[in-house]
Amino acid sequence: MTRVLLTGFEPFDGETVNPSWQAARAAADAPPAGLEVSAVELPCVYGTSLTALRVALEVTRPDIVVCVGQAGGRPDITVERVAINMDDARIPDVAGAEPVDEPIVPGGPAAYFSSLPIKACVAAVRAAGVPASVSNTAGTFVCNHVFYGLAHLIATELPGVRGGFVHVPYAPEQVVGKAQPSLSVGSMARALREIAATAARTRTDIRVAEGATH
Ligand code: PCA
Repeated sequence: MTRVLLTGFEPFDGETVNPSWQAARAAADAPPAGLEVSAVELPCVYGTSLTALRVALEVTRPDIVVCVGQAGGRPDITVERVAINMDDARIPDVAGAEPVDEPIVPGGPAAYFSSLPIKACVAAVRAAGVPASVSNTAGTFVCNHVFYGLAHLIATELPGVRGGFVHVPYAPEQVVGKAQPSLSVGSMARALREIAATAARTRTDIRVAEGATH
């Protein structure tokens, strides 16, 4: 049985919920056939988030890792292409840290690509009726930090593991009175199930244009 680890984050930036964790937990509670799916909540803190990820990897020993975070303001599920070796905080993390232009791994590669079939994942999410696209930046906050840390662990210590990162929009309850896009947690969970199942059965990505002009 293919083992999948999904991670979500605790709430941050004054929010009381983080739909990335709600959706990861919901997807693990009702996993796709043939997959064993665990969900772990990570702190929204530079450094500590990667310690928690490392523990989760040791405990669950997954074949596939999909880390998930909230990207408030985005209108759809975004499957991230690339993690960069850069912490540059615009807001403090939950522990109050605000690193500026610091490498995540000193001397590490500038960037890592996702080892998930990102375009096949986007296609599968859309086919399930949920809007999705490829994103070419996971930012420079804790989500990119975890994505880069995961990719570095895979590259240096876990060669059999494949992993990547997915951002989700706000949940409807977070945008009441704010005129911002949102997506139900149920749709997010459906998307995560599709991404897990697609990653489990697909090693080579499909070749379709999903790039951006800016
Ligand atoms: N989103 C933040 C960190 C935690 C989360 O859910 C980000 O996009 O970096």
